[in-house]
Amino acid sequence: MRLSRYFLPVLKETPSEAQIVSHRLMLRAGMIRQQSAGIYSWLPLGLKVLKRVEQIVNEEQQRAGHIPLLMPTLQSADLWRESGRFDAYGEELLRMKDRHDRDMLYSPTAEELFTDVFRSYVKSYKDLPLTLYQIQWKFRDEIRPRFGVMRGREFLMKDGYNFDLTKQDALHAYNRHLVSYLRTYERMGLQAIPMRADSGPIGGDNTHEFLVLAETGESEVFYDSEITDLTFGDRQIDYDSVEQCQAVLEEFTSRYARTDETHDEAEFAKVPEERRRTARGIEVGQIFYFGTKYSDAMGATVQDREGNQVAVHMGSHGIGVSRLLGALIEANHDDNGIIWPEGVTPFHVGIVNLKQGDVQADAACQSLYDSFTALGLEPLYDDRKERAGGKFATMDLIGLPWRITVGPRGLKNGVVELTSRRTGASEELPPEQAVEKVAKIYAGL
Ligand code: 5CA
Repeated sequence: MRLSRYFLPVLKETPSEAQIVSHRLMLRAGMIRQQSAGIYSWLPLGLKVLKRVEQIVNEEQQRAGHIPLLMPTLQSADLWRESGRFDAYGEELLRMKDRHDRDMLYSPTAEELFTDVFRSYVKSYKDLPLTLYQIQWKFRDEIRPRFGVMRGREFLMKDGYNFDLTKQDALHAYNRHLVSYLRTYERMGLQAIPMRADSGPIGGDNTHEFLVLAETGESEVFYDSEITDLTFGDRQIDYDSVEQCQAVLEEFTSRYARTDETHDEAEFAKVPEERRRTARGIEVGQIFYFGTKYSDAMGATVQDREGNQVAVHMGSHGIGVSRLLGALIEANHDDNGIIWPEGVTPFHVGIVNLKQGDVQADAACQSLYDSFTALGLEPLYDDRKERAGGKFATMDLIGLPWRITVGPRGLKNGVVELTSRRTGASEELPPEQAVEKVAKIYAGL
């Protein structure tokens, strides 16, 4: 993309309504615009990152064997009456009437719809196990929407629902989700720690939240510091293997790690004092096992091996896709702006032309642009007639991990400058080598 033809409405001023750095930077970098409290337009740069995050979530869901589909955001109240949640959900549920005076709602989560689709088509244990998921907008009429996309009213969620014959099978689905989530967050360059939590209006008493440690997090958390040394890495897990998934779950959940909802001082005191940590965290996902709560209420049964009709065991599993952008920025920024991890960056590399209009500089930039494009990478080429300082400031603000600076002086010596946004380190090298180096970094992802 050429910046002169793009739509990147960066702000010079720091918006006064933003209290935390990720919100400020998303507004300043022209990623989002607030349309009303907790409701945002996604501008081109924001949309690009959102799509990258979505793609990683999709790939990891499908690697775990989960099947994508799409449910409507506006739903009839009827199914929610069956589960009892139309009245029970409280003020966060946005209820409305259509022209025929029928009760409707904007989905805050989708246990009812998935259970309905399941019961309409699946009749036999032979079709289990089954996990269906969607990435879809949700609405919760939060009492205090704040911090930009972190606590929105409208927000994007991956929500998945497992249907299993037995409790044991459903617990495997739970463990499988935990494993796939660890992998998902790590691919984005984030450490998200599974912690024992409370289940709220979803129900059940088996649940973990995934938290990214950050001072601006809304949850207070308590954990054994050893947990932050764990990484999932590139281990190959067979998602069908009960033992392998169980082993990962045990490794990542055996140490003390809880949100304030489930915190227990007496248990915490058993952790050696020098390893006890109290901090704040951003909840970027949550997994639940709730047994037959919805299948009982809504008659989602299958025929088992003996020919009996039995209610299926279920769980639901969410990832806060739009919230993740906030969490990513909280964890990756400096005074000059965002620093995207390579896994989610909106453009792979920035090209800065120090002397737009100079025949050689223009040609060198175009050639870099073409080389990256041919390799399947997306460059953002700042081809505006602006001074260098302004171009650097924009690149730093929007946070592309790699920048190539091209100017007549370097070209005279046959070199361009490659700069890492994270370390600030620069090196001069021939353009072809700069392309090769950047391509190699992304090839490894
Ligand atoms: N049905 C279950 C799992 S599919 C469910 O709704 N879980 S949840 O309530 O925990 O939401 C899943 C994730 O959505 C949360 O972990 C959080 O990351 C994100 N989320 C929840 N509320 C908001 C909000 N108001 N703004 C942004 N993200 C949110």
